[in-house]
Amino acid sequence: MIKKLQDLQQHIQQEKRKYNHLSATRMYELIQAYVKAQMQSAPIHQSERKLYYISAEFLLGKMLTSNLVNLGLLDEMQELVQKEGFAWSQIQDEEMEPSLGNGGLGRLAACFLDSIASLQRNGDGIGLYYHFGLFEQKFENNKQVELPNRWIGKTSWFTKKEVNYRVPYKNGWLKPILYDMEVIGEHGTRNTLHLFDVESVDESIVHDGIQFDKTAIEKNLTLFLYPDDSDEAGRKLRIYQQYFMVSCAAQMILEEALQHQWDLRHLHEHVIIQINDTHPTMVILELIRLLQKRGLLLAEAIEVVSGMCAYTNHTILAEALETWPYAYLQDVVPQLMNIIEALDVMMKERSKKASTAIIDANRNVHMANIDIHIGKSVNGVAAIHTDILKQSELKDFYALYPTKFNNKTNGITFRRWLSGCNTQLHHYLCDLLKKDPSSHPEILKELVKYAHDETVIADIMAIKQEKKMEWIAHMKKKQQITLNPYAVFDTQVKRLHEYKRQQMNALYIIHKLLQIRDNELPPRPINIIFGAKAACAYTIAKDIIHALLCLQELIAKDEKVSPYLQLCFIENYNVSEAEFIIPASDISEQISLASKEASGTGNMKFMLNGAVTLGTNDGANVEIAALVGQENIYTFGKDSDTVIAHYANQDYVAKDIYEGSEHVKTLVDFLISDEMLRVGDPVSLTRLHHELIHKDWFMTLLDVEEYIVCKEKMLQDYEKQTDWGRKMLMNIAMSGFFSSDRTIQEYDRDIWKLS
Ligand code: NBX
Repeated sequence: MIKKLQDLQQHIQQEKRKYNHLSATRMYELIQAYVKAQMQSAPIHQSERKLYYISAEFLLGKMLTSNLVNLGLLDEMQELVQKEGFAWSQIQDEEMEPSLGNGGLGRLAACFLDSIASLQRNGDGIGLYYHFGLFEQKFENNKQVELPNRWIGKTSWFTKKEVNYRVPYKNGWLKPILYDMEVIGEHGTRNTLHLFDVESVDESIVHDGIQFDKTAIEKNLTLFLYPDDSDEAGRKLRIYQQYFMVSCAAQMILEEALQHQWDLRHLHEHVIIQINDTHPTMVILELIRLLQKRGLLLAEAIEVVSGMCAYTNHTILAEALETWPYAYLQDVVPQLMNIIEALDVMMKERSKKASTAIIDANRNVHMANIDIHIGKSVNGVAAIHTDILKQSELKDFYALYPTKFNNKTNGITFRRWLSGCNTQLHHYLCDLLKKDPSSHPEILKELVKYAHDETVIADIMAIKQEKKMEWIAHMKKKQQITLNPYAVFDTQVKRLHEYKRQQMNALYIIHKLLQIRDNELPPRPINIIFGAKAACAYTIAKDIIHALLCLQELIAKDEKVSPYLQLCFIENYNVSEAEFIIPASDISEQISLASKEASGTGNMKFMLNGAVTLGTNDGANVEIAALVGQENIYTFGKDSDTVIAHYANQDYVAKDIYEGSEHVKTLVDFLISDEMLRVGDPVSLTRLHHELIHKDWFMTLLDVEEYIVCKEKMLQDYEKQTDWGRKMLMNIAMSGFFSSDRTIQEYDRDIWKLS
């Protein structure tokens, strides 16, 4: 250790001599400078083939710990920091988390960057440098308030670079600026994340929270991720953002190709582009345009680009599949219209089906349809999701291009989600298994040998308790909430969306609250924990947050209930908060309406950290269940076939369930009870109440009773502590499959062919 960190230690001593004092801020700066230097000395991967992973989001999280993990320096650094009189958390607190993502799609991109570098594959990320990112969430009067997330500052890992690209805009150009971040892999080779900004961006146009002039494109282009798209100006801004991102990407790719003297007619032999959901779809059009400008015929350009592009689908929600009105595109990207027209005509030759049209009868342009027609690969992100794409959502495409479709079940990087966020469990497993599971995930299976070893089970449970204590202390400091550390921790953290059914969990809370008031006491206190942001224009999602915050207040003030039941809503949930709460949780809530959650990746993080899933047969839950067996997971609810049939037959009527069950009616009506209306906004609570009875598009009431029964069973089983500990152990043991290293090896083997 002394040897590796000698330089840094010398710096620290110098500073202390000079100033007689060393602050945590200065300590962070010194460590960061040292780590950056280590990273810059790592070799860049060179090869004849390169991946570009283009994504609107990279939900990176803080980078200090994760870079140290990958450099193999975390333990030594933590020791050094401690010797200097700091807690590691103090140093970590200095770093601002980049606000460059929203949810699973963005976090997946970040895990992939880590795995691509760690597996020593040549692959860079390309995206946008949003100054205020996704908003920062505050709670006021039990409601979400959005503020600009000012994450850029001295602690950032990005370095500004000059580029000579120009992005066509109106009758002139936009000038891009590049921000690069090194991505270090665990074997010491590095790649780069390239984020583009526009030179003319102007932070000062933001006022009253996150309001700004949506038409001032030169100034607003890179201010926010997913600006409100509820009106025409907002939607056009999104198209401008997407085009700016992919035009920069295309120019960078062509520039690098020229540097390597790669023949543009054979570019697909050297370059592969992974299109992360439909946001980067226009890269296909922009590359065709630029290749034509460099002398290729349209047909030649299409063929080259076809061989270069692969598309990942992350959703089957119809409303999340992007379509843009032809007229908007014509206004924003007139230079692409002849290519869109040409592709539309060509593809209508291939298939007459309306479902596969690029331009539909209403003159809307379907972005996913461009990806599927032109790209060489289409993948879903969990087995059941890919099956649903093939069998229902994209079945006409599957008939047309059966060999393009493939599944790549998501994964998570264990270097962050075990080594980084749960050092106690990581060290314990390394010692027990004599190998590092973060580099060798398959070794975790050997834990099964200890399934009947009560010492090992007790050790794992003791680590869980320690993580609970850490999180409780964190929440006390952050939100001044006092929580019971000996309760069972039941956690639902994810984007707020009706299909994820946080509202069903709310109904459970009401059920439990009423039971406790009725003297039916749980065997042990329960902490129900939420973390979620709602998109700023998504009214019902905000109503659900409001209802949960009202319940939180009501329970906290109820002296009878609060010793047995606590609700805690984590404010501004982000990667750092996830790293705190996931290792501390016992129950992992994965309760989406079957068929709607493409995969989920939080489910994998909880499993790796020894939480037991309470979930529907949806997304990757299905694969988790197959791995751990029915005794180590709690599943409930209608299956995806039943749900899909309800949509097809339009025969789901929430009101029938509400009227047919006294219990359900009581729970739903509590939302507009006097005591709720006293702490909450009647308009919002009434709207949610009405929505659940008269619409309930994501079928909360269909599954709520089974959900309650299932959760009660789980809480009973939790009391058999050794058996519960065995379930924890089995979940950890079987989680190796969900390493993103495995996922990336599959992408490389089937699509990228980098190695
Ligand atoms: O992608 C998520 C899915 O919901 C998860 O099931 C999946 O595990 C994860 C990674 O594959 N999708 C997601 O996060 N989507 C978005 O955030 C999104 C944002 C804007 C938009 C469409 C989707 N227009």
